[in-house]
Amino acid sequence: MASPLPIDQLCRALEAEFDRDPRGPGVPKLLSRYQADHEDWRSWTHFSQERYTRNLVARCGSYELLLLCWEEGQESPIHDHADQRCWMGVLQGELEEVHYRTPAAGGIEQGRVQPFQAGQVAFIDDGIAFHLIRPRGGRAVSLHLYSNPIDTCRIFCADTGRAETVAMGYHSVRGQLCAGDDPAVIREQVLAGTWGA
Ligand code: CSS
Ligand code: FE2
Repeated sequence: MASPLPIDQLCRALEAEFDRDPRGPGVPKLLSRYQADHEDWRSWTHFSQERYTRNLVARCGSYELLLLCWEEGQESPIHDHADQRCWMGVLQGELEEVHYRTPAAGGIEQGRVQPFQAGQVAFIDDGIAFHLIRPRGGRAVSLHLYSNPIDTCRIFCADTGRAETVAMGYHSVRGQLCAGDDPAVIREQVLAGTWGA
């Protein structure tokens, strides 16, 4: 039998880590080791001129792992993480993270701006801030880990802070394009192990 891909080995290690401790204290080390040592993620990247792409690697009860591909000039909306934890490891290029908060009095305030280079791992949850992500100086690719998995998030108007809940979809699954397919069906099949069968 072919040996498992390094990215699948990473997934097994992440599952074991979340079983051991749902807060995932060992996650940054697992991600940064993978980022330093492996390139197999490259064959699953897809870029689009329309928007940054969300490419599913794995999803189980405790987490979801995605590859995000960013063209120069693209950016995420300002968003939350649905009360879950989010780790972001930069695989290629450089990403800029801008923090935001919504004061009780209303509106939205920008906080710190921080660049992350290839090899680095960022962490955020809703207690820390909401954020926006964009590439700096060309294309970028990042690994995003959500625990637990998230299906929707809130996005915030940059002028008023008004929030709207949006559904998250996928551009591909394990390299295979699926843009336009119902994300709920994809999730069911991935969880059941029948996706692409
Ligand atoms: N949360 C965004 C990316 S920035 S962490 C997403 O999953 O599309
Ligand atoms: Fe995010």
